[in-house]
Amino acid sequence: MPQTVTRPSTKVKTKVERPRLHKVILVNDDYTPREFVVMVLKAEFRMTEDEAYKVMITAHRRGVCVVAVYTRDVAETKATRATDLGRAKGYPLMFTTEPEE
Ligand code: TYC
Repeated sequence: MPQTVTRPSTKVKTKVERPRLHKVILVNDDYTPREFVVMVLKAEFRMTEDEAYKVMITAHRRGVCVVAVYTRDVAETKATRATDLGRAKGYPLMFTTEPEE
């Protein structure tokens, strides 16, 4: 008996997109000591003293500085943890996140 082979008339094309990355942004304030900001950057973002100092002084001069980019969950967790380190000492230190274009 002859067999009929039916194939789908349309091809299903699966599109895999890379997850959007999110920036962690350090926001300047007038109260958090510079050395404390550097310490938080080293502790939470695994930066060297030099890298941390450059990011801190850029935020200090320009108002904000991008610290690093991660997937959304990691960016939000790190921003929260870093902000909480400041809050625990009574500082208004603030890290925010935003999606990359
Ligand atoms: N502007 C703070 C000071 O002069 C230092 C500082 C830098 C605070 C960067 C926050 O994101 C910051 N003590």
